[in-house]
Amino acid sequence: MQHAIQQHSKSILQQLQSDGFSQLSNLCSSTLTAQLLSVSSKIASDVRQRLGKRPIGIGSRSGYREIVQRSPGRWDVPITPEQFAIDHKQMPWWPLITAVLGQSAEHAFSGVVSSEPGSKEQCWHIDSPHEAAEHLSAHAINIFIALTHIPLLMGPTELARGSHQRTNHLANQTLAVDQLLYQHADTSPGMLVTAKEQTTPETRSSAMSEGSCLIFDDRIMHRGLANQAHQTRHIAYFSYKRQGYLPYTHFESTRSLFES
Ligand SMILES: O=C(O)CCC(=O)C(=O)O
Repeated sequence: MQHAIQQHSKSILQQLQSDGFSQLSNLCSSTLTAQLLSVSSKIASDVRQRLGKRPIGIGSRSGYREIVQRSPGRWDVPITPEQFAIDHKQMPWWPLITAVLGQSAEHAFSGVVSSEPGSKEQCWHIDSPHEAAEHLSAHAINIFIALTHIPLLMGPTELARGSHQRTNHLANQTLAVDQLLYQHADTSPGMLVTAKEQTTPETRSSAMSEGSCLIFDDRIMHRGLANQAHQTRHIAYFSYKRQGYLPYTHFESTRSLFES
């Protein structure tokens, strides 16, 4: 598989630049996927137990350092590479990360996002804002790994193609950064239409086979879709950043489940 990545990395990187994302079938071996799933399931279940009936709102400001409810029924539990028992630089996606962010790319976050049966689709959002009015290359890249087969019914991630080039609030005064970043019902690809860019970005979502990965630019408009299946949907994620970039929007919770 490493060989396949090397062979296709040029077209993957081109797609990442033009569309803002690329889906890579069966990138992870079944052994690696099983390991990520087993660690995620254990840690997420311990954390949910610890959370118990404590009130928790939506978004990281309302969450805990150990768990955030990203949207109703969609739980984000941070897990470090050490807890996953992996060397993230040995992972099959690492060559793509360094090709975009440089050899000094840094791990920013990792964990698992689990959406429960019946959870609705999220509001469209970006994960971090543009840094300058001109279009710069990506400052952060995410990898989502399907820990089980995820049919469309289970709500994979939906992305607005090419929108990473159009979510720049520093270039487009009609965009409000908080509205792009946080769950806001009015945020949608349609708001990216301007006099210069008159078409609404096309939206894409695909079923993911177990071990498949979605790689995407942090600035792309995306959302998790509704889980209409009977099983919980688990996606492991690894987020990387350019050396020196300080992410400030992903985990804003200041409280811990382990404080009295
Ligand atoms: O659940 C998903 O597919 C996407 C989750 C996400 O983008 C988020 O919570 O920020």
